[in-house]
Amino acid sequence: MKFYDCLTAPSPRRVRMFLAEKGVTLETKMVDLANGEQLTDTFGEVNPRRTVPVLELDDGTKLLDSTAICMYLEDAFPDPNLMGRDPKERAVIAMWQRDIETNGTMAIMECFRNSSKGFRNRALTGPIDYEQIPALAERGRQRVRHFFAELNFRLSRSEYVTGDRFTIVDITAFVAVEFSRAIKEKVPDDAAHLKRWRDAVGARPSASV
Ligand SMILES: N[C@@H](CCC(=O)N[C@@H](CS)C(=O)NCC(=O)O)C(=O)O
Repeated sequence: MKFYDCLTAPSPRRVRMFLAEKGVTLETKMVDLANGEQLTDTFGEVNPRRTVPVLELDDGTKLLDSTAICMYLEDAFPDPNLMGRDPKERAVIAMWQRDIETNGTMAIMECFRNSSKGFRNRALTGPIDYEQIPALAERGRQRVRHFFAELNFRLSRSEYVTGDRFTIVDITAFVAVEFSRAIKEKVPDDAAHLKRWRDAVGARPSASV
């Protein structure tokens, strides 16, 4: 297996954290997103969508999405379980995973890519250039604030996002909350439950990879 990674980007960080929780190290190729390596023809052969992470399997199959990669790794390295032990838990985790990606990760990206100078004309990932839309940046910021409030509420009811144990959804949510720094959006001072959870997840060794 070969893992295509980039240390400055949030999506591959999710896979790195997942691997660290499992205690697994893979052959890794760093992709230099800052200098546009993802836009080269060579990388286009690896991923026509021009994004990382990518997991290339030994038979040449390429997995092009963080959650899909983690699904494969969960099966290959089952301990500790991070994606559900029975049908109900797997469904609850899949539900929250989609929710956090949609309302957290995507909201931050909507703001970041539509406002950052470095992404002028690159408002969406991929081979096609799209112009930034400032109104989307503003809407994204509002969505991030709601995301923090909703996550704080959720964490007032349960220790971790999906229940009483750490799962892949905590990784997804933690990486999103950390990446909100890129749009200078801070966890509100009064979000005590969110802060308690962020400090607990941040203290795990996997949070430092
Ligand atoms: N759905 C994909 C999203 C991947 C993605 O957007 N990756 C970003 C880094 S976080 C990327 O490769 N960006 C390349 C670019 O900005 O051109 C996943 O989670 O794997």
